[in-house]
Amino acid sequence: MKAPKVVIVMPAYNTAKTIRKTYKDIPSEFKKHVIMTDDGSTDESVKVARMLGLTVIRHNKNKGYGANQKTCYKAALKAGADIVVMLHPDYQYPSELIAPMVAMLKTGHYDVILGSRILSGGALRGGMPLYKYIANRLLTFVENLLTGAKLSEYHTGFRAYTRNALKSVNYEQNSDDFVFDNQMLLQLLSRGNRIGEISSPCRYFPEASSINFLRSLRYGIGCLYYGFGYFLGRISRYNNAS
Ligand SMILES: Nc1nc2c(ncn2[C@@H]2O[C@H](COP(=O)(O)OP(=O)(O)OP(=O)(O)O)[C@@H](O)[C@H]2O)c(=O)[nH]1
Ligand SMILES: [Mg+2]
Repeated sequence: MKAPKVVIVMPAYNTAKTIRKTYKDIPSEFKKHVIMTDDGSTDESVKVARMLGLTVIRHNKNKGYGANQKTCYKAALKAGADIVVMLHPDYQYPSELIAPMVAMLKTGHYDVILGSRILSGGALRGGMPLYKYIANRLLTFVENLLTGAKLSEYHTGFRAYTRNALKSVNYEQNSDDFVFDNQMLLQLLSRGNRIGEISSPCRYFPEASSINFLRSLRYGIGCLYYGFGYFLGRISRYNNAS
């Protein structure tokens, strides 16, 4: 059987200082197809990515993290990816773990794999600020109740998808901001995709974290808003079926 084509996408915004390290740690078998989509960075992100030999796509102005991912996925699917891995180029997540994530998808038991910073305590060990950790746990608790899923977190940016999983959702209609990640998971769940998790360490340092308290708050409110929307959808499906 033909080996699946794995494409790694990196949504970048001012990550010139970290992209090299992030790329270096990618297992060599996956280094061939890496796309960096640059969201109007004002630093040398594009120059560094080109030096590394990555495929670079540019937004000529800053459109937002969600808009950036839309460009990532469109490009990866167009490139014929069977598996798409999103890896933040800010060196927050361990690139090495792409290998087990892809291996889990290859078993055919899952459609999506998340790198969870909560399983095995990677978040606090990696220096996640306490307020983000508490918010993560509370939002996850509420979202699991609303969706009926049992995920350890909905907020990781380290994700691997099969082509079919990506194509099963209309991600183009999602927000251009950070809440895109959450909407995407809700869409994947509503389409019946099987989501698996592996534990993932993470690193917090200034270049790996630009989202501040106010933006985090806006993100949290967005998660609850869309989570309740999902819950209402569940109730109406239940009523229609009975
Ligand atoms: N397109 C786009 N990407 C961004 C923007 N801000 C950050 N990013 C990228 O999105 C990724 C995540 O951004 P972070 O600020 O680290 O947010 P986070 O990882 O969700 O939150 P932390 O847990 O605080 O690290 C990084 O790869 C950034 O390069 C932005 O305004 N636009
Ligand atoms: Mg980060």
